[in-house]
Amino acid sequence: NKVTVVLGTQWGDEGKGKVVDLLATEADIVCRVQGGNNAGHTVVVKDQIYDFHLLPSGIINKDCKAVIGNGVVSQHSGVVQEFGFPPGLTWWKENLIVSDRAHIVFSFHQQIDGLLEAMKGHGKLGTTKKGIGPTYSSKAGRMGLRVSDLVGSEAGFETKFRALAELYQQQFPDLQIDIEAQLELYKGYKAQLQPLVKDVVHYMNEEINSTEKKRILVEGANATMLDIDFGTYPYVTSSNCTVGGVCTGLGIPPNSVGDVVGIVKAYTTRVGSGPFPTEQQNSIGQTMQKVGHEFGVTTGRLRRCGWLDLMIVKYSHVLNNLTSIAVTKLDILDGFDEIKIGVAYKHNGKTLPLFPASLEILSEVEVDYVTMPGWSVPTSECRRYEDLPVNARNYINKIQEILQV
Ligand code: 2SA
Ligand code: GDP
Ligand code: MG
Repeated sequence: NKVTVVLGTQWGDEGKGKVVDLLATEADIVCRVQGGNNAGHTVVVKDQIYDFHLLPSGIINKDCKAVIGNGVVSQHSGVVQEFGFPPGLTWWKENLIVSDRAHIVFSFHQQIDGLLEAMKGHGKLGTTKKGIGPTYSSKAGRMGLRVSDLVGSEAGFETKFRALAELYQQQFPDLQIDIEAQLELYKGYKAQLQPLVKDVVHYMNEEINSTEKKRILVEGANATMLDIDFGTYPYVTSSNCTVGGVCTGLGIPPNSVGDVVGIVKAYTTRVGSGPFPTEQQNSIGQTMQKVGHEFGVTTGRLRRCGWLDLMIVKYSHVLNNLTSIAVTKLDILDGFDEIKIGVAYKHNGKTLPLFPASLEILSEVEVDYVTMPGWSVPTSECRRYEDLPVNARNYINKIQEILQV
């Protein structure tokens, strides 16, 4: 059984949640592999709006197991809140599986996220302040606590928790941690979590090698350009959001990955700081923001908007080997007279062969655009490619032609 992966090809919020929900109607297992509750995936089913942060969007399907892999950093008060919240999703308890190797986000990690951002002043990243960076730092620094510690002996958890909290208190004198209250709180979380915890490495291994056909889906969070290694570092998140993160975040070998579906928003958005070559800080960007309701699902921040940048999506294809793409939010471009696609970057008059590593170069590039005629007919009710106005079809064909996907 191969795993189908859904990844964002831009800076996030491409509509991964929606596509995962569509694919999950036929899936047996859907998994999150990286990130934490910084992610925000909105899924609209008839009149019901679901905002997922930590749970895989596929949990809407009651026949589908939802897995939180070891690569996820999980904030348990977040899990508990999200558990309580999905209206009508009464089956979540039977369907949710949490890896014993996943690292825990504590509230002091979130405080530290805020403190570090404040210390950085102008250089701040614009994080979601969900404690993602500090938790992955604890993990890489080999002092983090994992779900297996939480569900293990109380004494063991307490010793490790105190050591970590006290270490951070020394580093950040402004940090307020009520250690006793936190330990008490986590006793409550332990009781709620224990039944959900599994060795996900063995579970996935069995499902992948099962003689029964299993349809397994991975829901990427954040996106390629926010990848800690390949994104616009340092304006990135702290996990690998590209396809490699699927193996390390779930404990599966690379040859078990099958299709990799890249989600491409028909224009580009970004939340937080960092260069954005096709950004439109004008009425075009404002229209995209307004019509596209481009607000952060987690923090409510306005998303920055600009034209589709295929230099980014091509780079994403190089990194992820996309087997197909899903173009979302085409309807937001309805009514534009002209639509532009960024196709190349020039730096000091020279065309760059690929997406540059240097942010200095990236912030200085000039974008070459192709300009396509827009369409005035609304497309939101179109359900088949043939229903789209010819210029919308041409727009999609152009994307396909340039990407060769
Ligand atoms: P963090 O919190 O350490 O991961 O932030 C680091 C950078 O990663 C960006 N980031 C995101 N970008 C887009 N969407 C995300 N999720 C929410 C959403 C965002 C929100 O779906 O709307 O609600 O604001 C997300 N999560 C992290 C972040 O902006 C930083 O640039
Ligand atoms: P994700 O983080 O990639 O899952 O994306 P988000 O959920 O953060 O943001 C995408 C938003 O666009 C959500 O509110 C979706 O409901 C919405 N959306 C997805 N696809 C479409 C589409 O084709 N048209 C419109 N108008 N909205 C869409
Ligand atoms: Mg999102």
